[in-house]
Amino acid sequence: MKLYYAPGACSLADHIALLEAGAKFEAEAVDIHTKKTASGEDFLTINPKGYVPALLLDDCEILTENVAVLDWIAEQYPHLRRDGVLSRARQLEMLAFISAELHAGFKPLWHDGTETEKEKARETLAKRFQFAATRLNGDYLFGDELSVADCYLYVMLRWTEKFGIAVPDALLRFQWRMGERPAVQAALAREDTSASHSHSASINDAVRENSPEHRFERPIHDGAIAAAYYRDADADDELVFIHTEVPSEFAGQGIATDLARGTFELLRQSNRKAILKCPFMQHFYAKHPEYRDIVVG
Ligand SMILES: N[C@@H](CCC(=O)N[C@@H](CS)C(=O)NCC(=O)O)C(=O)O
Repeated sequence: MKLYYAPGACSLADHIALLEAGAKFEAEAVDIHTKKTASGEDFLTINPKGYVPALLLDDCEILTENVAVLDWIAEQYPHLRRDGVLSRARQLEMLAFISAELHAGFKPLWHDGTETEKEKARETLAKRFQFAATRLNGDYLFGDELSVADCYLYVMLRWTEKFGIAVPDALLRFQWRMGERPAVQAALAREDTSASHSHSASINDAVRENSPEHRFERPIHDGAIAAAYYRDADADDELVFIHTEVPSEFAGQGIATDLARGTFELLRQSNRKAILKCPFMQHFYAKHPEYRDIVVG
């Protein structure tokens, strides 16, 4: 079995679900712009629709569409599906909601919608995530055990960070819980998404430290920067983060999230730790257990 995926894209849901399932599978990245796979194949010959996920089954059938792929995984690996009255129908109901109402709702934000379309998309998505929060039933959507729908919801929550969409606290806690799961960490590591949710090149490379100004900064455009300001802490290897600033004209583009991520990565590389007094940095960390080794307190 082989999963075709793009880093950080919706196929991350299938990637996590297969790892949670304990399935034996290969994974191959696809460049969704050039339609070439990592090994140089023409992806259109694998999935003529040109998008991920595509799952090559052991009998050489190709399965596409997140709803179908995730439903198939749950059917093969029953610990990822919920039992009980209407169980499969309820799971499909949730998968369809995530696909049609959340996933598709991001289109204007990913694909150059007008400012009005983007604003409308943010508003609609915020309402839909509020609804999704009401569907949590314990730690996960269908109780205290994970299902494939949780994997898909998790990926959508990662995208809300990129586009500055506020979500209820219950979903932040859910995102943190998901982030603590070894399968999620393994999928993220393999897809190397630590850099960005953008399905493309690393943005962390753009974050740098400006020690004289006591800040980490991420250049944006024409000299504009986003910055995470700090002061020294009592311990030499600790910094206290006090304020994060993104010029208002660049708000809602996930720049602060990239900055926070890049800052944590640079701290990790230089064996330093962060004390978070800045509300934005605290908010970012509340969803990212992968930085637990860097944050003090
Ligand atoms: N209807 C498809 C949509 C999948 C989809 O939107 N995939 C995106 C990545 S998240 C993609 O590969 N886009 C590239 C393209 O459409 O050319 C599904 O639900 O699986």
